[in-house]
Amino acid sequence: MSPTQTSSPPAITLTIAGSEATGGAGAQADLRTFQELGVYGIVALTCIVSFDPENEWQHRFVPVEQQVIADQLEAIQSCYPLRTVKLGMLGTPATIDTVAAALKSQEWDNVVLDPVLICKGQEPGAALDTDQALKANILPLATFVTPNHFEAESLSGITIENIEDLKEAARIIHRESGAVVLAKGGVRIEGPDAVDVYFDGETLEVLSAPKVGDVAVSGAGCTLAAAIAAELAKGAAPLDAARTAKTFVTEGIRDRVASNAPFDAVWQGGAHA
Ligand code: PXL
Repeated sequence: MSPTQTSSPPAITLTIAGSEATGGAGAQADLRTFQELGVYGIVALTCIVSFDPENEWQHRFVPVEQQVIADQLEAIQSCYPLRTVKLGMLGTPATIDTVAAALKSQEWDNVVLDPVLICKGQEPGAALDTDQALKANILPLATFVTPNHFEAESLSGITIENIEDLKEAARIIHRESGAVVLAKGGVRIEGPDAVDVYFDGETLEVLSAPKVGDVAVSGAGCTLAAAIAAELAKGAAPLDAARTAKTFVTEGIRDRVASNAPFDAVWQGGAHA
């Protein structure tokens, strides 16, 4: 039911993601991004991460019960005719199965996957079963994937030291997944610019912006993928969505919020402040 509307309705955009309690990353970053880019954001929560300030800000990770994840998705999918979803931290093989089943229960225009394999501060390989389940059960459903340096190495199987390697990784990940790829070099690749490689099977484009400091900022990956999802939900073409998202996240890193944790946090609202 809708009373007379004065403006066109916003594009409904779902994120299936975890809460990072300090708000820098995860669902909180996604929702701020959606709001800023003018789409109606919804979240289905997969887990709660609470950093431990008494223990070097290690991650305390609690998955949401599977039935509760399924219930959230049932409510959301019954409520709205969704066309666009962003996937953030899923966290366990069981959650990956629950989310994969919900994704397969309907058709999508855009499934934007931020393939969160490990979080900052975690040891590579800490969650090998989850990594494998993500590759086997979620990656094939993605239409757009945004691996960071570590995830691009893991998904492509090659070592990435420079932009040529990043291009090769983007090509491999596209070949194996069929998805549009934005492989992020971030601060990991040497040079004055933060470089990402876009590849959709035809167009290969290097997106570049001057680095803002040399330390990764919390929420940058979440914000980038959420911005891509928001732009796609509004009807943008994939390359335009990637370009807009890159500009948006670069601005958010410039406007970062300082914190007592080892990483500052992206601020999505700075541009219009
Ligand atoms: O930045 C990756 C990420 C995504 N989602 C959640 C997180 C993190 C990293 O801390 O906690 C919930």
